[in-house]
Amino acid sequence: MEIDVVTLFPGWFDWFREQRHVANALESGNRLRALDLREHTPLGAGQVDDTPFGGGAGMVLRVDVMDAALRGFYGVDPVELPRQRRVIALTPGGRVLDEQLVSELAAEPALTLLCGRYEGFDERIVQHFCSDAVSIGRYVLAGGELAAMVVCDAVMRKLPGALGHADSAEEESFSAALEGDPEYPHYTRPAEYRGWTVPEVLLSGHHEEIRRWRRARSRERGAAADGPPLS
Ligand code: 6GU
Repeated sequence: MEIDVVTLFPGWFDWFREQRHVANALESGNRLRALDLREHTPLGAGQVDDTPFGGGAGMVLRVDVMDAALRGFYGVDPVELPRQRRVIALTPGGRVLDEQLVSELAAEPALTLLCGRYEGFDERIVQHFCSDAVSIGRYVLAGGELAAMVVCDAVMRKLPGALGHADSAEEESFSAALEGDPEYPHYTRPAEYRGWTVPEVLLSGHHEEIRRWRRARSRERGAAADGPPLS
């Protein structure tokens, strides 16, 4: 898979690229590029943003700047781009990222993630150049870069070779194997620490009982996270 991040801070991704599972994914032939939004700006002094029409606080990323950037990187009119690859605007008002969306994105051959800054994107960027708008939760970050890293982290760990153990992405939180529930609690040695013991069943060697116990704990956590059941 090929992931491009368009950002005003490409240097932030140098550290990210070195993290183990990201490095593994890149060594297995995947690509992650951080592209500088300023590189192709048609405006003077590296300008990329402007004040919002209608007034209000903050600055807005200009549509002509994003047009020039995407055209410069891909050599096509960016209105064509969403037909070639998933182009995602990272913005707090977008579709909230969950495991379903992560799996969907991990199945794509190529992604482009656009990082907003300031008050965000001129809406015409989202309308005409993007296939999706994605948020990582209902709170506001200063920019889309950390959100892009969250998306990349979640997507790249699903790629073959990113995790050390082939099963570790199979029966994990929110997977089909757990029917969308969070993962069950884990324990390891020592079996007793400061008087805190490990559930007996896990030491029993009864695989079917262990499986049932884990499934039940997983369901409890799912129900707790969803709030009280509707009656
Ligand atoms: Cl994708 N961007 C920003 N700026 N803030 C966010 C976000 C994205 N997701 C949650 N908060």
